[in-house]
Amino acid sequence: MPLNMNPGRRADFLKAFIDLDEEIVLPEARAFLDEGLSATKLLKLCLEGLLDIGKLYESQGYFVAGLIIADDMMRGILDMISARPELKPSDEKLGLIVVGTVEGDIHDLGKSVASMFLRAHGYEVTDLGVDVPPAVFLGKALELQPDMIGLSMLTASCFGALKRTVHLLKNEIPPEYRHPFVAVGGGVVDELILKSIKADALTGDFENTLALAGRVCAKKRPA
Ligand code: B12
Repeated sequence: MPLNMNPGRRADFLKAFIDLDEEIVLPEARAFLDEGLSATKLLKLCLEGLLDIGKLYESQGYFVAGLIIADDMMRGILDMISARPELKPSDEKLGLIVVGTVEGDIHDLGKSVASMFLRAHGYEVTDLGVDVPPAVFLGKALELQPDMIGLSMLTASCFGALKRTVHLLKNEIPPEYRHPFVAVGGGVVDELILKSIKADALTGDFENTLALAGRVCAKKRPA
């Protein structure tokens, strides 16, 4: 039976998350899941907490150590979530998607969450990791000929790498190869950036990513 968190417990969890109190957060996350809360609802709550932690970092309430602890806490939660039956990789092959974080950027939580949901919903995902040079994305596009490539960028100073990667993917794939749909995700990427780098779409959050993959792969591999 799906659980809707009572507001007090939700607020306490969020506060402990923002306070980086792993000793409360991890057992409580496990309890929520055991009591029937969906992985999606738990993740959305954690993403809300991460945004607040980011704001605290910006206002110097936290320093880099705070971001590192947030990362560790999220890894614990992703380990729990990935073991859930609804997030086990599916055997379907609805399409092939290559993902990676652009050169210079080491944030990977967003890409990993999106990949987990894509795999569970029948997409094959090849994850190139973080700090991926533009030429590596191009090489994989030629080797694997995926339906879609998802690029992640959270650090604004990596904009140049994002732009170079999209430029290569849009201009250096010979006509006889499959031309992948190029989607870009990550906190700082918005419509203005999308227009400037001439990629095909924003990924949006992990739920929008699924809808986007559905549209792209249905078009690229007609029945
Ligand atoms: C945790 C964290 C870290 C962790 C990263 C953990 C990890 N393994 O990813 C660590 C400690 C490593 C880190 C490091 C740094 N960080 Co940091 N970090 C964060 C924080 C708090 C959360 C990021 C996160 O995981 N968000 C949650 C995910 C799920 O959200 P998301 O990435 O947007 O992803 C969703 C969608 O966008 C989409 N998506 C995203 N990518 C992709 C890709 C694909 C293929 C698809 C399909 C979908 C998709 O799906 C996701 C799920 O819904 C953010 C704050 C924030 N506002 O996000 C700062 C933040 C991103 N970091 C920031 C900074 C400045 C840094 C550092 C430069 C700090 C430093 N001085 O060293 C370094 C970066 C070093 C580098 N070279 O990259 C700034 C960036 C500012 C900017 N605009 O440039 C932020 C915004 C904090 C802030 N408000 O100032 N960070």
